[in-house]
Amino acid sequence: MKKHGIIALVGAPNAGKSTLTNALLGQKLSIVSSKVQTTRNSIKAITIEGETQIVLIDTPGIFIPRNDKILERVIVKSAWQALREANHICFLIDATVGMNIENSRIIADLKKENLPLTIVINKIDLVKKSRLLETFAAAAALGFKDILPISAETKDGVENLKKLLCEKCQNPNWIYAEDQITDAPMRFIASEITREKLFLKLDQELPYSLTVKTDSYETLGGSEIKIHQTIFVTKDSQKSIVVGKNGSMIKQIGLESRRDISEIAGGANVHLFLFVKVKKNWMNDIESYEIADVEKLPNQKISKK
Ligand SMILES: Nc1nc2c(ncn2[C@@H]2O[C@H](COP(=O)(O)OP(=O)(O)OP(=O)(O)O)[C@@H](O)[C@H]2O)c(=O)[nH]1
Ligand SMILES: [Mg+2]
Repeated sequence: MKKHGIIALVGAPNAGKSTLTNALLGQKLSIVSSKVQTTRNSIKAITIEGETQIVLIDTPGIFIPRNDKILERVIVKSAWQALREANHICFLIDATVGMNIENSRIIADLKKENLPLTIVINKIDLVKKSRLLETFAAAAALGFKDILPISAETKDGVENLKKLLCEKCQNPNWIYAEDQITDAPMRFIASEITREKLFLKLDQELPYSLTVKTDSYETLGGSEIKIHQTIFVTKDSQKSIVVGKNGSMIKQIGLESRRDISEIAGGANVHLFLFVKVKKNWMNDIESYEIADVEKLPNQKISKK
C-alpha cells in the first residue's frame, strides 16, 4: 500500500538540518555551510523508501530575530510556516551544543504545535559518548520516546532514522511523481547553489549582506542551460570583494556553482553568467528575495539523478 508523510526538519541554526536532508535524499539539493542562517527558506526534498514517499521539509534555523531586520524575520517565519504542512517534526540537536537554553525554548514552542516529535541528536561523530548520553538523558527527561543519535556527515544512524520516519508516514498514496526530488523550481535551486558558494568563500558578515536572484533560466536544445544571476550586495566595498582581484573571486564562484547546478540538472551543460549589483536596501525590499519567487514561479519538475 502506497503511503506518504510530511516531515519537517527543525532546529537551531547550524544543527545540520540541510546536511541531513541531503543524506536522507541521497544527493545534494539543500545548501550547507559552517555559517549559521545558511538556509533562508524552507525547501522540500522528496524521497522514496519501499512503498513510502517521505516528504522532508528542510527549514531555516530557529532563532530570535531582531525587530528591525526584515530578512531575519522572514527566515524564522519560513521555519514556523513549514509546520503548518507537516505531519511530524524531527527536532535536530547539535550534539556539541546539547540541550541548552536555546534548544529547550524551541522545544517548548514546538510542543504548542501539537505535532508528534522525534528528537535527532546530530554530529555524534564530534562528541564523546558521555556527552551524548547527557543530551540523550535531557531529552528523555522531557518525555520524548523517539530519540535518535546520528551523524548526518558520516551517515551513521541515518538509515535507522529513515526507517523510523517511514513508520511516521501514514497518509494514503503518494503526492509527488516517483522520480521527483523537490517541488522548488530549478531557477530557485540555482540561485541557492550560487549563494552557498558565496557563503563558503566569503568571511564574516558579508554572506549576510548578500542575496542571489536568478534573472533568467533557459533550457536550450541538447541539454544546454543558460542562466543569468544577479548577486545583490549593499555597498560598493562588498562588490569589490565579491568580484575579487581581476574578477578572480566571481570566476571561482561561477565555476563551483556551475558544477553543482549541472549535477542537480542531470549533467546538463550549464552556462552561468553572474553579475554583482549594489542595492543598498535589498533587505527591505521583499521583491529582491528569491524567496518571493518560489511562490510566483511555475512548477518545474526536478527529477532524481
Ligand atoms: N562533523 C559533523 N558536521 C556536521 C554534521 N552535520 C552537519 N555538519 C556540519 O555542520 C555545519 C552546518 O550544517 P548545515 O546542514 O548547513 O546546518 P543547518 O542546520 O542546515 O544550518 P542553517 O541552515 O544555517 O540553520 C556544516 O559545516 C556541516 O558540514 C555531522 O553530523 N557531523
Ligand atoms: Mg540549512
